[in-house]
Amino acid sequence: MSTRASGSSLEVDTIAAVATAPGAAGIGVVRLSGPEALPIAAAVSGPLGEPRIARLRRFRDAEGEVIDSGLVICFSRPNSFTGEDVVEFQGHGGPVVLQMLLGALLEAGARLARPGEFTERAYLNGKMDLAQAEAVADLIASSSATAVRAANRSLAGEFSRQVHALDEQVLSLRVFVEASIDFVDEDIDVLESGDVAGRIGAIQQGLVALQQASAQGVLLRDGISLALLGPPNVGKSSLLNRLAGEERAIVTQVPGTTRDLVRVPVQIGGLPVEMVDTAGLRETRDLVEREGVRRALHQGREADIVLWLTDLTQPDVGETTALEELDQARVIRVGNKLDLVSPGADSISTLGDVQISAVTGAGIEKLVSLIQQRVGYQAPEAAFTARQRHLQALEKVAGHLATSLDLDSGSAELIAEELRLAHLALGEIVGELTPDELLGEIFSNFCIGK
Ligand SMILES: Nc1nc2c(ncn2[C@@H]2O[C@H](COP(=O)(O)OP(=O)(O)OP(=O)(O)O)[C@@H](O)[C@H]2O)c(=O)[nH]1
Ligand SMILES: [Mg+2]
Repeated sequence: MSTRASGSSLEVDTIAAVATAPGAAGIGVVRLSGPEALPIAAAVSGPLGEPRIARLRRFRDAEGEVIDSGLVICFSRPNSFTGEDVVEFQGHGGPVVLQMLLGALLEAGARLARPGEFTERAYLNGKMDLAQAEAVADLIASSSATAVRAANRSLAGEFSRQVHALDEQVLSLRVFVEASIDFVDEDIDVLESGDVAGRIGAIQQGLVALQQASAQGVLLRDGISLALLGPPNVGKSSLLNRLAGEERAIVTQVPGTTRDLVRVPVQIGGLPVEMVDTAGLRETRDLVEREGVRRALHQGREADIVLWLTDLTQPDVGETTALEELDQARVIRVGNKLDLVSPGADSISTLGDVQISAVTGAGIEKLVSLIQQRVGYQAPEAAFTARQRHLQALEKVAGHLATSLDLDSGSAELIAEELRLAHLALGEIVGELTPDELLGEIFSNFCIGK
C-alpha cells in the first residue's frame, strides 16, 4: 500500500552513512542514496556496471589514493530500499577505513545522512508505511527471538493490515452516516436506522482485539524492568544469577554484600526483562551501604515489577515499611531458601505469593509465570511489535467510537464527525495523516545509517 505523509517534501540531496555498527569487523558497509548516488559512487569506485551485480573495485579518495578495496553494488530507483538510486560499498570493517570511505563520498558531493533518514526516505517514497518503518528500528533493537519474529511481522505489514481493516469499517460506516445527513428528517434515529449502533459495536469489538494484540506488541518491544528488593542476605543476588543463568552478582553469606545496582538483561519466555539487583534494605551507618539502600528504594519505585524477597527460615527479619510504600499491584512477594525449610512446616505455605529456592531452582517456573501474568504477557504466537504511540492512537479511536454512541441519537452530523476523527487517529498509526513534527521525532530516534 502506498502511503505518503502530507506536507512532507522529498529532499533531493544524496545522502551517505556508515550502515554497520562502529568497531572493528570483517566487513563494513557504507550506504549512499539519492539522485546523484550513481555518479558520486563512480567517482570513488570507478564504473559501477549493471544494478544488483556485485563488483570488486578499489575505492579512492579525491587525490586518487586507494582507501580500500571491496564490493560495490548499485540499485536503480525505484527498486531499492529507499526507492531512490542506492549504492552500497562493502569494504573492510575498520572504523577509520570506513570513515575515510565515507569522507571520500562526502567530498564527491554526498551529504551525511541524519539518523533514520534512509528509512524515512523509504517511507516518503511509499516503499513502506510508518508502522513498517518503525518496525525496521524495532527489528534492529529486538532483544529476544520472539521480539525479532514480532518485528518481522510488523515489517511485513501485519499490524498495518489490521489497522487498515478496521479503518475500512470506519470509513464505510462514515459514508453511510454522511449520506443519511441529507435525507434524514428530524424524527428518524440515525443510530437505529441501518443499525449504525450495531456496526459501531462491531468496530469496537475489533478495536479491543487490536488493542490487546498491540499491548502485547508494546511489551515485546519495550520489555519490562524488574527490581529485586528485600532485607540483606535473603538471596536477591542468588536469584538474579539463577534467572540470568550465570554468575553476574557477588553472593556471600555476609549481609550487605551488594551495594551497587547490578543490571542484567534477560528474557523470560520471550519477554525482554531488565533485571536489577539491589542492596539489602536496612538501617546502617556505613556511608556506601546507605547510598546503596537509597538507590535500591529508588529502583523499587521505578520498576514495573518488584520481587520482594524474604528468607523463609527467618520470615520475620527485616523491616517492611519500604514494602508497604510500594504500589502492591507491582509487587510479587517471594519466599526464598525453600530448600532449608523442612517439608510440611505449616507457616511456609502462606508466606508470599510464591516460594522458591534460588539454590536448587525449585519454584522458579511458578515465579516466572507469575511475573508474566502480572504484566499481562501471554507469549503470543503471531504477535507483531507495536509502540506506545500506536496504543495512544487506538485509545483515541476508542474514545471517538464511545462518544459517537453517547451522542444524542439522531444527530448524523455529530456521529459522522466522531467517525471522521476515529479515521484520522487510525491514519496516524500508518502515517497517512501524521504531522511532520511527529515524523521528525520518530525518525530522529533511529541510528545514523538506518
Ligand atoms: N540454602 C540456600 N541458601 C541460599 C539461597 N539463596 C541464597 N542463599 C544463600 O544466602 C546467602 C546470601 O545470598 P545473597 O544472594 O548474597 O543474598 P542477598 O539478598 O543478595 O544479600 P545482600 O546482597 O547482602 O543484600 C548466600 O550464602 C547464599 O548462598 C537458597 O535458596 N537456599
Ligand atoms: Mg546481594
